[in-house]
Amino acid sequence: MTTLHLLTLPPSPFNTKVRLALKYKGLSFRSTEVQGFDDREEVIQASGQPLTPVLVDGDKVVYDSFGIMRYLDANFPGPKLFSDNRECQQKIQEWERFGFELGGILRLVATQAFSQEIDDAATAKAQAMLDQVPQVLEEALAEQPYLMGEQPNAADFSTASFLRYTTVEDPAALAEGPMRFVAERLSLGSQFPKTRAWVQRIMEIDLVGASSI
Ligand SMILES: N[C@@H](CCC(=O)N[C@@H](CS)C(=O)NCC(=O)O)C(=O)O
Repeated sequence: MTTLHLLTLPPSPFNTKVRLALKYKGLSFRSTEVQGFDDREEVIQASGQPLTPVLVDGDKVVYDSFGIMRYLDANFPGPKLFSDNRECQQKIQEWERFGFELGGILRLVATQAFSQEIDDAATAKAQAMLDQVPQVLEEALAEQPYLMGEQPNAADFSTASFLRYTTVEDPAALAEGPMRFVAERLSLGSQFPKTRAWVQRIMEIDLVGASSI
């Protein structure tokens, strides 16, 4: 079997999502890390578009994080990321959309790091949203460890990745960059204890499992 090859910007939530899926399924892969937005030649050459993540599987190339998760689930063994049940499929899609909503909150702050223009009002707005929006996660996690039951699936990876930097205990320990900038300014509050614990639980998958060469 060909080694899977991930073209990736590792700190990005979209990329984290796919890395979690690969590791959860126990698939080995090698990574080529792009350095920011100006280093996209290999990504464009491989996939015809500039966004990461991109998965190269021999002569097959897949992009878009949700598309990659589907590809992995359809073509490789390991625990399932999706379900055959249509209600569950619908639910996973809804959580995916919710992940975009969380991404929008992060973007209010991350764009300041990219533009180098500090906007305290935007940061305050983002924190105010972060104090409300995750309530649905807290409710979903009230009686079960993962969003859709006893095991994680694509729903968890599509959402927890976006909250990762809002639960960092010591942002100063992170590498300099937009995600550290976010971690220093946004915090998932203590009113969401189950959500905080779930993010940590999901992110532990990133520490173990298949090796990223
Ligand atoms: N829908 C895509 C979005 C991917 C995406 O936005 N990737 C970002 C990484 S944070 C990127 O490559 N941005 C580069 C750019 O905007 O030029 C997915 O789910 O993979």
